[in-house]
Parts: sequence; structure tokens; C-alpha cells
Amino acid sequence: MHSYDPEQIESKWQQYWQQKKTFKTPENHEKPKYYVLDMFPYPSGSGLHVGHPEGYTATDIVARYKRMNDFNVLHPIGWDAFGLPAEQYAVKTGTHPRDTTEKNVNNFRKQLQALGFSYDWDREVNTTDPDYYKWTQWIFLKLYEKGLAYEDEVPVNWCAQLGTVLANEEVIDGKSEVGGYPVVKKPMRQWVLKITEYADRLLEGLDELDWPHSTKEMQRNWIGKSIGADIDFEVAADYTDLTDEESQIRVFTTRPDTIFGATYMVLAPEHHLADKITTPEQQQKVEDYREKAAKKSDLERTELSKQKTGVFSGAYAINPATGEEIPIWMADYVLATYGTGAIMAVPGQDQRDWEFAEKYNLSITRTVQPSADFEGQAYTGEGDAINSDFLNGLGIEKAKEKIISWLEENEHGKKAVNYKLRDWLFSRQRYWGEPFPIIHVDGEPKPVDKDNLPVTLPEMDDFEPTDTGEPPLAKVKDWVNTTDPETGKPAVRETNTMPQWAGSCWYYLRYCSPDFEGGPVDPKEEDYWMPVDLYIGGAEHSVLHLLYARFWHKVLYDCGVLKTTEPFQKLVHQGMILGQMEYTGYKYKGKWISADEIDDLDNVENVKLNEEEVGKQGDDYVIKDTDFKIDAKAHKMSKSRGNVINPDDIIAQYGADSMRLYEMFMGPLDQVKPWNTNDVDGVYRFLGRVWRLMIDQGSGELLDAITEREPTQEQLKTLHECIQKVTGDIEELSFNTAISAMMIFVNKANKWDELPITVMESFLKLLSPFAPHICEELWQKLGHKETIAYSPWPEFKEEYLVEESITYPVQVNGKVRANIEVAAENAKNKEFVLNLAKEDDNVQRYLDDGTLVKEIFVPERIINFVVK
Ligand code: ANZ
Repeated sequence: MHSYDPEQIESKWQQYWQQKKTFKTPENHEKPKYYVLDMFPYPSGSGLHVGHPEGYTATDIVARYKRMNDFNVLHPIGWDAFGLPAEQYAVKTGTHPRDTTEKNVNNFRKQLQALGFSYDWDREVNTTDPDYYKWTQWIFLKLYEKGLAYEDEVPVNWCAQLGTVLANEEVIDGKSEVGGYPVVKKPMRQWVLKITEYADRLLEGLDELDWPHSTKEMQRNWIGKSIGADIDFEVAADYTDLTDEESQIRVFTTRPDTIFGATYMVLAPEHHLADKITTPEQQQKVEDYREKAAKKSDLERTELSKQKTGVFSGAYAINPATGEEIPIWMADYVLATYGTGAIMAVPGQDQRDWEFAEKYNLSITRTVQPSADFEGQAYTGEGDAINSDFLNGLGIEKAKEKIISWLEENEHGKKAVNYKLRDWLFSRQRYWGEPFPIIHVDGEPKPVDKDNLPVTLPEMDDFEPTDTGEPPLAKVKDWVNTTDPETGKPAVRETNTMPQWAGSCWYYLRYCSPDFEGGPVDPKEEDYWMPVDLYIGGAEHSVLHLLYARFWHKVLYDCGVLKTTEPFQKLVHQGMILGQMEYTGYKYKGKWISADEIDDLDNVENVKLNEEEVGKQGDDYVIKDTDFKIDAKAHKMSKSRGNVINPDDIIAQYGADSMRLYEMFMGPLDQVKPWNTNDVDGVYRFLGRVWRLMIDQGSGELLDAITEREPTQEQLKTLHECIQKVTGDIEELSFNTAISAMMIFVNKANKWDELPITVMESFLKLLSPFAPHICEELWQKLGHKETIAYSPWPEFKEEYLVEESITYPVQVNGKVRANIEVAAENAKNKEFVLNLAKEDDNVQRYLDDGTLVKEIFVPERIINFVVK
């Protein structure tokens, strides 16, 4: 038997590609380049999940397509291999994280190779390799030299269970993103990177990038630039123990134009003046309140829907615009960490302030004329200033300008910009991360000389975090205690390590010249390959990884290390693959009922249905051949649900080509979609059909139908329709529709008696980026000695799409008796066409059976003769 046998074909070609180094990146810089990048995986113990091959197949198709279009292609892969799981496993089992990582990497590599991805395996990078992290440390030193890395005693997010500090971004609702453990604030000495210095450039750079709109928006929101004013309010009563400086409370506002409506002030409960200004009578109440506020997360505190709480300080401030005394309150809806930690409250225009003012009976003044139909509370829309003295009548923007000049003239404040972005907390109390290239001499940090990099991780076997927050590395005394090579003084090494983000901030640069010894990247190679032309990966990384990588890239640009200012020109997120759809029907007293009917019934029985039992009516899922609506849902794949699909199983059953093709056929790349094993079967059968189109099942040789004959007009038209569609679709990353087009081609080709070699060659080229193994095999059967991977992509020729003739089916009494070809220019000439039809031998025979009583002619469609 010589039927389609992916197992045999696929391992054969995988070996071929590896031995011949088919996908080695060209060294020359003579052709146009294309750099197509995957987000490199964290090599977890559980191996690939189905989400990996989704993005990786997409980039692989593009890489292969570009090679066939005569680009030099850089398509690399590597391992983001530092991180918590390997370390936690080490704590549990004593296995060194290095060993776990190596084992997992080997497994991942094997799995990726089994999918036939066209990576240049000579450019593999691994963030845990000292030859790699040497340069991560080198980049850190650059940051340090530029004053962008500093030590600070900061209130950090301390997670006792994980034994580490977490970045704000890694804390969700007061719990660790990994594991969901409680996180508390605690002051600790940490390394911090001054990403805030790059806030504006990180914002501006977004404009030139071809990224999903939502991802850019997330970056913009994360940076959170607000333009407004800082305004100083003077504390009114005379507090003898307040210094001049302390008696000015500075607020940040985006609406300085509303200052005439500032009827009270609010300080964050943690504000540094909170104690000082509180009057003795209010002391106790304020203390109680502050204690309560400390226990809430920022999110809880600022939730719009939340009941506002607060406490009066007893003190007053003077509104610089009105000269009036306004009470100073403390409330937890104002955060200490944003702006100045204090606000002027304008209940007339701010809803939170409105709710607070109502609750505590504070006065409300509107300073913007609401539109006529307005019925709400605080008015945040456009309108002319009212109750605002010299601002009256001005629109918001004009009023802002005017009040800012006034504030500046009178030294009450100035224009100000605020960012939500905070400096990046860059140290972790972990073993399995990059050591900092820093020693401490006489208590002061000192960079390790670049010639002495890398600072390697010392050997140790007790990876347990300490509950004081001291990093595990602190236990390795003979590593920690060292001497300063410059002065000979005793020194201690930094025992924190870098966060996992560090290695992934610049890996895309290392791929350009993985063995370069003069720096993180060879300038010549960076100049040629960068920026990345297409970057595909999950949306879950959109804010952090992308922001951090862009930050480092810009710093390296400023240091003269890079010529490009942005790393990733085009970015696409693959949509999540959910588990198989689950269908639930409902029974009441033993009879099916519709999903809409269950609301008012008790004891309804839920019945799981399998796919064969399910039908569709419009958008509704129903029990097949009935009107009973059912529920259809797809959940995230998870171990606990037991709906995880293992790519290895699919490859074992159907082969890598089917796996690749299926994941691309599921739907648009960027959309969320449920897995469906039946459909894998469908694409597998499609590949079987391609095989049988060309191969004799008995001999395993090419069929006689594959000939040297010139293709017919119809064959050329069918082929070129397919070339046009597949080419355009790959350019648009619309892989599912490209596959449909190839299925249409095969359906048509199945009906041809002869298949011209040239047509089949072109078709194989189109299919090869998607299903490379079967295409290599058939390409070879056609007599080619070289891989299909560099054969030129078929050129689309418009001329073949033009209809040169039209085929009329000719019916006699409703039955088709012939098909006649009519040249396009005569096709609408009724008399001409009918005469031609009557000349056909077969038609003539049926016409001779009786008398022709009627001729029906539908131009360009059909002819029918009625005979009696
Ligand atoms: C007066 C005002 C009037 C305000 C008005 C808004 C509307 P974004 O856009 O997020 O920058 N604010 C300032 N610091 C704050 C803090 N630490 N905690 C909570 N809220 C704070 O928002 C800036 C606005 O949020 C500022 O402008 C301030 O309220 C408030 F009709 O000042 B506004």
C-alpha cells in the first residue's frame, strides 16, 4: 500500500532539513531581508500546548513564503528559560533548575522539530546560558552607567509564599499573578530601572508601528500620560509646627479650569502631611481611618462604584482662585502613589467628588454650564465656564490655558504632566535568574568590570527562599564575599537576581549574530536584519514584555549600540484556542425542553450531547432535526477541566502537516476559537486527496494522469485563481481562506483526466508553506532533486482569469444532453448559440425523437429544448 503515510514522510523530511541545514540563515546581505519572529517559549515541564503551534505555524508559513519570494529570511527560536517553575521544582525535589531546564528545552526542541518548523537551529539562544546572560548583564551595566538603574528602599509587593517581591504588573487584585498568593506591601532595598524617563518616547514611538490598535491602546493606558497643572493650596490656620514648605499642599489636576468649584481638598491617607495638619480633636478618628485604608488594595480604593469613605482633618486650606477657606479631608479614593497624593475636589465636575460631597454634606458649585438636556450629577462634558470670575464664558480648553497663565503669574502653580507609569522594580529574591553585575564596597554599589562578565550563578543545592526576604544567593557565603579587584577591599556581591523579563528584553537582537563576541549584537547584522518585520505572539504579553523590550531598545539606541529605534515593526497576536465545544441539552420530566424554557422550572436535568447530536438553526444550536435550543460553550483548556489537547497526540494520529493545516484552518489567526478534533480529520482527508491526485496507491509511483501536456485554459484559470487567492491571503495572514482556496483547487483538479506537471508543481508550491512535508515528498516524486523550499513562488497572471469561452449546458426536456463551448464574443447571440447547440450529435438525436415546440435561452447560463 502506498497511501498517504505522514509518519514516514515527515520524519524523512525533518531529517533531510536538519542534515542539509536547509533553513540556515543566509550570510550575505545582498537580497532584501525579512525577519519573522516568534515569542520564544518558556520551556515548561508540560511541553508544548496547542497555542504554541498556532503562532509558530503562522510565522513558519510566512518565513517559507518569503524564502520562495527570494528574500533572505531570519526565522529563529530560543528559550526564555529563567523563571519560577524550575526553581519551585528545585525546592520541592532538589533537582537543579539547570537540569530541569535542559530536560525541558530538549523536549521542546524535539516537539518543535516534529512540527517541521523552518527555524535556523544554529541560532538558538537560551537566556540561562552564561554566554547569553553575559550580555544581559552588560546591558544592565549600560543602564547603570546612564543613571537608569538605581537602588531604592521601596514599599514593594512582597509575596511570602513565593518568597519574592513582585512588580505591580505581576499583582492582580492583591494576589500574585502566578499562583494567586496574597501580596503585602513592605519596604525593601531593591534595584529599580528608570523607565519613566522614557515615557514620552515610548508613547511617541507607538505611532509608527503596525500593531493591533488594542495593544497600542493598552501601552498608552499603561504609560497613562495626563496633562494638567500642579497647584499649591496654602493651609489656612496657623500651625506653628508647619514649615513654609509644609504649609503648601500641592495637588495635580487635569482640570485646572474648574478651580473656582474646588470646594474642599482631599489627601491620600498616607500623605506625608496627613499627621501634621490634623487637629488634636480629629487625631483619633484620622488614625483609625488610616489604619483601615492601609488594608485595601489600590483597585478596591479607586473602584468607581465603591461607596466613598473619608475623614475630616480639622484643617482648612485657601483656594487660591476664590480666596475662600475650604476643608481638608482624607479619603482613600485618593492614592498616595499618583500625582502628588492630594487633590482639589470639584464635585460639580467630578463624579467621585460629587458622591463624596453629598455623603459628607460639602458644598457643590458648578463651573461648567451643562448642556440643556443634562440630568446627571457631576457634569464632565463640554460647556462654557460659569461661576468662575475671569474664566466665565470660555470653553474648557481656553479656560485651562487662561487659568494656567494666571496660576503661573501669581506663583500658585504651573502646567504639569503626570504619568501612571512607575519606575520598573527590577530585582527578585530568587536563585534562577541573572545575577546582577554589581558588588558592594563600603556599602556602596560598584559595577563589575565588563571584562569580568559574566558573573555566573554559583552552585548550590538549597534553593529555598528565606522568610526574611533575603535571596537564596545570600546563603552562598564564599560567592557573596569577594574583593574589589580595583582597591583590594573586601566586597559583597549583590544577591538579588534579575526578573524573567530581562532575558526577553533583547533576545531578538541576539538572533542577528548569536556568536558575536564584541557586544550583544554585531552592528552590521543589526543594521541589516532589524527591525523585526513580523512578530507573532500571545496578547497576554502585550503590555509588559513589549514595553520593557522597547525601553531597552531605546536605551541601547541612545548608547549608540543600535541604529533602529523600535524593535518590532509589525505585531500580531494569535487568538486563544479554547477546548472542544461542550453542548448541554435540557430535559424536564424526561422530555427535551428548549434552553429558553428552563428559567421557571425546577429539577431540570442537564444532558451532555456529543457533536453528532447537534444541529444549527441560524445562530442557535439545537438538538439535531428539532427546535430544542441547547447551550454551546467552549472553555479555556485546563488540566482541571480535563479538556487539554496535547499536540503530540494529534501529530501521532494525523501527522504534523495536518496539525499545522488544522490550526490555520480553524479560523482567523487573531480570533479566539474552539478546538474540534473532527475538523483535524477533515484536513487530514484533504491531504490524502492531494496525495491520491498524484500517486498510484498500488505502486506508489506518479499516476499516468500526470503528464507533460500543456494545460488547458480551464486548468490555467483554476490554477491562477488559486495562486491569486493564496498569495494575497498569505500577505494578509488570512491563512484559513488560503486553505479554502486550495481545497477548491483540489476539488476541481479531481475531475480532470489529465494533470499537467506544471500545474501540479505550482499547486505544490502554494501548499508547501502550510504542509511542507507532503509537498517535499510529492515534489521529489515529480523528479526534483532539490528541496521545494527555495523554488520560486508561482507568479499570478491576470490574463488566465479572463473568460475566453462560455460553457452552455444543453437540455432536452429538462435533461442535460450536452455541454457546448461558445467563444465569449458570441455567447449572447441567441441565434448563433442555438444553432451551435442543435449541431451537437447527441442533442440532435434527442431532437429527432419528436417535434421541437419551444426553445428556452438564458444568456450565458443554459439552453433548453422542449420536444413533443
Ligand atoms: C480636579 C478635577 C476636576 C479633576 C474635574 C478631574 C475632574 P488622570 O486623568 O487619571 O490623570 N487625581 C489626581 N491625583 C489623584 C490621586 N492621587 N488619586 C486619585 N485621584 C487623583 O486624573 C487626574 C485627576 O484625578 C485629577 O484632576 C484629580 O481630580 C484626580 F472636574 O482635579 B482632578
